[in-house]
Amino acid sequence: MSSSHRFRACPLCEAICGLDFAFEGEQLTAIRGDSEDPFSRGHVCPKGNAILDLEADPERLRLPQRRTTKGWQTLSWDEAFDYAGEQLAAVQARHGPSAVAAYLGNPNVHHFGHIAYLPALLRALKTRNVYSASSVDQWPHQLVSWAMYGHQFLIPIVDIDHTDYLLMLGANPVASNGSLLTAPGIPKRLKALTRRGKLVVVDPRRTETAELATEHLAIRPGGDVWLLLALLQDLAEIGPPRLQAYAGHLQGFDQALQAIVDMDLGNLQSRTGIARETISTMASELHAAPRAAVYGRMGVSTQRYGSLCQWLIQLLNLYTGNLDRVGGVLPNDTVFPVTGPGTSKGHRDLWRSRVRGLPEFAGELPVSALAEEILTPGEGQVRALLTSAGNPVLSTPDGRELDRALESLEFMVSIDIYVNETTRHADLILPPTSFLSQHHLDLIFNAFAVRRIVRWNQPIYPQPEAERADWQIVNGLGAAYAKAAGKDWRGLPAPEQMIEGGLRRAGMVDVASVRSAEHGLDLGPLQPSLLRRLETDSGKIECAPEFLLADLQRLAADNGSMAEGALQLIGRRDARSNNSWMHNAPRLIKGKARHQLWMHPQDLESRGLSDGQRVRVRSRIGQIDTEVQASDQLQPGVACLPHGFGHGRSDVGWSLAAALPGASYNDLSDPLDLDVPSGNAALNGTPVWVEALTG
Ligand SMILES: Nc1nc2c(c(=O)[nH]1)N[C@H]1C(S)=C(S)[C@@H](COP(=O)(O)OP(=O)(O)OC[C@H]3O[C@@H](n4cnc5c(=O)[nH]c(N)nc54)[C@H](O)[C@@H]3O)O[C@H]1N2
Ligand SMILES: Nc1nc2c(c(=O)[nH]1)N[C@H]1C(S)=C(S)[C@@H](COP(=O)(O)OP(=O)(O)OC[C@H]3O[C@@H](n4cnc5c(=O)[nH]c(N)nc54)[C@H](O)[C@@H]3O)O[C@H]1N2
Ligand code: SF4
Ligand SMILES: [Mo]
Repeated sequence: MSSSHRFRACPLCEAICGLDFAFEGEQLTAIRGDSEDPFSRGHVCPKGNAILDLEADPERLRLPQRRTTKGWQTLSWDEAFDYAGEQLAAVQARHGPSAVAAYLGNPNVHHFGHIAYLPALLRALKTRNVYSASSVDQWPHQLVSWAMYGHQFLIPIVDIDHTDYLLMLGANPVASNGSLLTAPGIPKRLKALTRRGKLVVVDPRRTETAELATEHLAIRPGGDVWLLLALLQDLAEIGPPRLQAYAGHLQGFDQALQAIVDMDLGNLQSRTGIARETISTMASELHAAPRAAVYGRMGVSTQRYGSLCQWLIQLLNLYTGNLDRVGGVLPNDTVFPVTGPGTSKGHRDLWRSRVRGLPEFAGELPVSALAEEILTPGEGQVRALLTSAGNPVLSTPDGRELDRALESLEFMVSIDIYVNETTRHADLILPPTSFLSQHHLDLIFNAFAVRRIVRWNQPIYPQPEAERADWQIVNGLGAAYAKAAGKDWRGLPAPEQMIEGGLRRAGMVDVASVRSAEHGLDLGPLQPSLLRRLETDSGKIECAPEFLLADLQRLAADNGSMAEGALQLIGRRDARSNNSWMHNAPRLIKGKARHQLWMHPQDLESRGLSDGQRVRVRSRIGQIDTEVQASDQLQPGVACLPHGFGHGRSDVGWSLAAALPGASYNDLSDPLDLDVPSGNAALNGTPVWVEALTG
């Protein structure tokens, strides 16, 4: 048999590493990092390798499955599309268009056949109930970019390879491989930075990233907003803002600064856990660094003041003259544009959720409101659900309540490759064929990359006759629904044409050379482009958005007090995890268990608990049982639990995952706890009580 190598980017995280797939004949035999990828240069992590497990998993679905009283039954694609189309149209005929809700999970963004096609289906459905994993993740980033720069995806990216000073809050890229920061092989890049300059990590836990940083500051969960305010107040004393480069492009800067300077920062130390002098030193260093960047991720976006944090981070980069500057932070000007004409820049509060009155953002409602929209009777109640590549029962606040809510739906259809904790409730599951047999170009992750890159991923093996690609499923569903609802429907052409068309229209690159570059193309470092790309109505950077200034008042009224005996719960990611869905891969789950609740030894002792013991963890909304592990990476008062465990529920299709110990973080997280401006879930900082599990 002849051996061959084929190349494609990994779709499992934002690093989009180039992978080298080794074949014997048509049999995939090994996966390595592609050393010829000019961007990732051979980097690969355990998950990239686990694609072998995903491809071979006998429990992965390949044909449509309908839930019956006798279990799951396979049906033909045409039967499946017709069934789904008729049911969705029937629910809307009975209860109105918004009675059909949609939830889009994280992997949608990783597949062209999902992200480029789903919007058309959602438009056809005309529902106000669209939800996604974005509202348990990066909504504050998108909201702040929309408010300040006029487009939700005009997000400045850290120029990690050229900066001299990086202040990083609430991110652990050594485990997560970077987020809103596509930089494959990030540990190497961070080590180079610490040799060149300074990396300061602000995180309640001494993470893998903190370990390699120049300095780690253990912040109290949720204290970041105070820290960021203090930094700006200190800068205002150190010296005037460096705004020359932005002359004529700023709106409201003085007003924003005044509002910040007016904030009372009493109790700073108790709110942040960091000494005032330490913060002042950071401000001086930030001011003095030739090229500096402030970056905050998950840990600061999924907290109560996530939007304020992201806004303050933009202002810090602006104040120090590092916004849109080489070695600072700059938006990526991609050759397949996701900003500019014809793209969706965002809007806010055009409608509100029915039960709690939460504002929409960019056409979506906060997923923390989904369960109540299903369970609360009345006009506009959600009665059917479409999910695509998501597992909100494990990944969104009060997953147990959502679990119950899904039981009550009249119809549910899921585009997914597994029967997971969520899709087990579906009446119908439509599984896409392997991504390896599909064309793909990264829309979003190229825009978050620390260099200008493009890669047209070609299929590396043929699509099996009986299977359907993700885009074919979306088109099939759309056509069947439109037929049943008596609406017009024009399916989009295949990805190959869409990619070609998009690159050609933008005209920034020679299409043939992109197509033939099997390892991808590096088009050079980030260059300033923000000022000419602003999409605000004023055409300027809006430094003082009204709704963010208003949120400062909410903050001022928050005394930050904690309930008696409570610990603050935070999350963690492990290099071998991928949210909730890769626990069925033998390569990833082998070795030590990773589900435990970590606590500081002192907190164990004061509760009479010992390392390894089974405990009950309670929050306002629920409880879980799990094991504790002593960890000196945490400060007293903080507990740490990964999300994406708790698979052992009836009827799930992933048996290796189901056999793992561990409970779901989101059986504890609170759907009422939100970053108010965006509606993003405050997953981190949840107050919990831990006690021994007796009996
Ligand atoms: N407590 C807590 N909760 C969190 C987080 C946290 O840090 N702490 N993190 C949050 C974040 S950042 C995110 S992004 C969300 C993720 O939350 P979700 O997106 O809801 O869930 P995932 O676990 O990513 O599940 C993805 C699903 O997509 C399926 N899938 C995989 N590949 C494909 C494909 O190619 N096509 C289709 N159709 N399906 C596919 C998988 O089988 C799986 O069922 O979780 C959030 N929840
Ligand atoms: N191995 C692995 N990689 C992944 C994923 C995965 O599940 N596993 N998921 C992918 C996804 S969807 C995403 S969005 C990215 C996320 O990528 P990152 O943003 O790097 O996410 P985390 O690793 O969760 O890091 C968040 C950090 O915030 C800290 N933190 C918690 N609360 C606070 C707080 O109040 N203040 C501060 N300053 N820090 C706090 C936590 O201790 C944690 O170290 O990772 C992606 N990559
Ligand atoms: S870091 Fe791992 S999961 Fe992420 S793209 Fe690279 S190989 Fe894939
Ligand atoms: Mo995410």
